Amino acid sequence: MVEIMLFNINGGNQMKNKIIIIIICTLLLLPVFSFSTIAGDPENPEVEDRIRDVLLFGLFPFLPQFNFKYVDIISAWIFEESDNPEYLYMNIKIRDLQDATEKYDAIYVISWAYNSATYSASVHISPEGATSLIAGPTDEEGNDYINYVVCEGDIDSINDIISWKIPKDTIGNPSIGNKITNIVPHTHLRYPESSGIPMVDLFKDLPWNAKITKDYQIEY
Ligand SMILES: [Ca+2]
Ligand SMILES: [Ca+2]
Repeated sequence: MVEIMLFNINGGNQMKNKIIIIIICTLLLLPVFSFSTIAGDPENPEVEDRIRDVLLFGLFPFLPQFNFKYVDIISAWIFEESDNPEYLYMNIKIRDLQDATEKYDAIYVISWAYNSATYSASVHISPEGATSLIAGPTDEEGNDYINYVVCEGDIDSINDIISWKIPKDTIGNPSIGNKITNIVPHTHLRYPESSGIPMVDLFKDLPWNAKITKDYQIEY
């Protein structure tokens, strides 16, 4: 507006029209450009879950959810770095991630499919703190790793994000244009193994009620 008024004062009507056209074109193009350049980031996640939806035994809704914010998934996304193309980064955002739990063993998992095989990345956080971050191919049910690697990554309880930096050659070597599908973040709460109590999932957050689920296309 400031620019348009400036040219109006100078009597440049043609210039004014040009400026208006440029501004309109810029406004029209802006959403298109931003949409195509921000795939796979926290603002445009591959999975957007609902909150306050942790389930008892993975089946029953309950309230209040205040004590279960540390296993309540908000979203999950994948990204790559052009100067680090041999890695795929898997990320889960939690409502209130803790470095250690008070009582339970919390299991954070992101599973996906690529080229007819299934993969997971996971970490346990218990009263003793976090285990290593691991990732690898899983059996058909997705319950057990066929093999796995310990990977780099981050458990960031300030920003409530768990990140796995996974070497692509340990997860089927997806290459440019390939699609990562069936992206499924999930959390599980159990009594720790040391408790001697049977290790069944008492609470879970599952993505079947997610607002958004989409595939990820390999960029590099
Ligand atoms: Ca959730
Ligand atoms: Ca959910």
